[in-house]
Order: sequence, then C-alpha cells, then structure tokens
Amino acid sequence: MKLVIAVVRDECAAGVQENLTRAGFGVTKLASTGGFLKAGNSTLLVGVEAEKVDQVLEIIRRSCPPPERVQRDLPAGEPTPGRRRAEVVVGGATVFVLGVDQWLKV
Ligand code: 2BA
Repeated sequence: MKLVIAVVRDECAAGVQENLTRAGFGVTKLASTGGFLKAGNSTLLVGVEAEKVDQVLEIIRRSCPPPERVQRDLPAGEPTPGRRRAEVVVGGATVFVLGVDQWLKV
C-alpha cells in the first residue's frame, strides 16, 4: 500500500481530483501554501495499492500543465531578503510516494 502526496497548482487541482475520482481512486484535497512563493497551492492525498501508483502518476501528469520556467515576484522578507524577482518553475506537480504500514477504517 502506498500514499501518493502531490502538491499541485490550485488551477489544476480540481481537474486532477476529478480525473482520479473518475478512475476509481480515493483522493483528499488539502489547501496548502508553498514555503518559497508563499502562495496557495493544493496538496492531494491518494491512498493506493502499490501496483496502481503508476496509473495515479499518469493521471496527475496529464491533468496538470507541464512545468515551465517563469519570472515571479517574490514575497517580502525571508528566505530571500532583498530579492524582488526570481525564476521559478510553475506547473507540473511535486510528488512524494510513501509506504503505508496500515490502512484502516476504525
Ligand atoms: P513553493 O515553495 O512556493 O515553490 C514554488 C517554486 O519556487 C518551486 O516550484 C521552485 O521552482 C521555486 N523554489 C522553491 N524553493 C526555492 C528556493 N529555495 N530557491 C529558488 N527557487 C525555489 P516547485 O519545485 O515545482 O514546487 C512547487 C511547490 O511544491 C512548492 O511551492 C512547495 O509547496 C512544494 N514543494 C516543492 N518541493 C518540496 C519539498 N521538498 N517538500 C515539500 N514541499 C515541496
């Protein structure tokens, strides 16, 4: 059993969630905030059998616009004091796949 954690842009979160649900996967969407840009994003939790992880990753991949490099205004203060703009990657998804010891409904 695995837990897929995917951080995606808010704009594509609903599409990813819908496509995962249509394909029969359980998904939970959490509102989250990126530490660097301090902007809202979405974190999706998907509990899934190990052999279906690739299917989940493929749905995430095709539901999010591909990553691209853009210039963005940075929020004031740490961790980049004095810097106003930076090149960052937007789009795509940042994905973690974790092993799950137990999956229970109690
Ligand atoms: P943010 O932390 O707001 O980062 C947004 C984008 O800014 C990153 O895109 C990256 O291109 C750039 N960036 C982040 N930290 C940077 C730094 N110290 N110096 C220069 N540029 C930096 P992504 O890498 O695609 O990350 C998108 C979002 O995924 C992140 O939003 C954060 O919410 C999450 N994330 C990324 N890596 C993570 C990690 N190792 N652990 C937990 N969450 C992560």
